[in-house]
Amino acid sequence: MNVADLADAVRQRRLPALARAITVVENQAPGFEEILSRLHGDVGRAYRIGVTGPPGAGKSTLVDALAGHFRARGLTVAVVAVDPTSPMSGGALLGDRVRMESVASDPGVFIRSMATRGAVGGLAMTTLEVCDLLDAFGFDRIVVETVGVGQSEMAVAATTDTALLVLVPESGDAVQVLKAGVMEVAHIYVVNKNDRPGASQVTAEVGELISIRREIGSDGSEWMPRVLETCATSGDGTGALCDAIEERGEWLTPPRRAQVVRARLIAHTRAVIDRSRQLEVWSNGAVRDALDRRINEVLQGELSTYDLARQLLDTRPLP
Ligand SMILES: Nc1nc2c(ncn2[C@@H]2O[C@H](COP(=O)(O)OP(=O)(O)O)[C@@H](O)[C@H]2O)c(=O)[nH]1
Ligand SMILES: [Mg+2]
Repeated sequence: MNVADLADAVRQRRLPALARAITVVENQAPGFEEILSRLHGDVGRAYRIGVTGPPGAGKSTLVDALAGHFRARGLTVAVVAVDPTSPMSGGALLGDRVRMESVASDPGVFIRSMATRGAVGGLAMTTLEVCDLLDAFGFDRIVVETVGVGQSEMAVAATTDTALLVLVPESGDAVQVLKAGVMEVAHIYVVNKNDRPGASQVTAEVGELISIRREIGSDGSEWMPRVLETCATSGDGTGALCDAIEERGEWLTPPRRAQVVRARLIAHTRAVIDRSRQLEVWSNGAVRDALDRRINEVLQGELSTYDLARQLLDTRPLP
């Protein structure tokens, strides 16, 4: 199937085509940008939710519960589980599939694991592009689960409309990170495992920390970040969490949403330029060869890395 047909098949909501298009985009295989480009007009209807937090916080269990609530409200859901640390066949992802068992057999739920480490442009960019495919396919809600609380995980969360940060009563470290101001992108904070001691204290601490953070919409109104307690295993509080997510979705009225999406599109366009340049340079075998051949001159002090780099940038591809 050529790229144009594949894009059409995604638009016509054919699942095998979607799976194939995702693989093409993940691997940055020939034609991946053209698929995304062809589907651009169909992107923009889905509501994207990012779920970040330390490993074991209960993100997958929570996502499973949320997917159930979305389904009960008649909405279709795509889940992207991003795990840059584990290889594709790793235990964590296998575990995710088990954790999401209750919704895995529902045709209104699509679950995909991603462990793309080597993607040019980075994981956040590839995740965003996979979400664009899912959006064009027509899923109502797209949930992206990322493991960790570092900068790259928050970068993934920042490509969504609403970012959740999941903590647990034992998350003293994460609360410290919060205090340091690293995690400013979350719109909803979740203290999961509230069946364990210490939950209300963490909730109170987080509540205090976030009370000073506000997002101002294009019309001057504010989104007040909030903190909610859940027990993902029993489902306790997950309905209210779903309500909060939907409330923020409603807060993102078309003009406010346009503001969010505009910023995302500018960042994405810049990233596409950077990535194209990178791919262009490094797909040139003559550049790779010359680097290998001439690095000795740098080693021996005959040439600086800067001079070599400049010369490599001027190296034309072999005919
Ligand atoms: N006690 C308790 N355990 C939970 C809760 N939520 C998840 N778990 C358990 O915590 C473990 C890790 O959950 P998982 O969803 O895989 O966490 P993830 O790594 O953040 O995706 C599993 O054994 C879950 O059953 C909860 O609310 N309370
Ligand atoms: Mg998980």
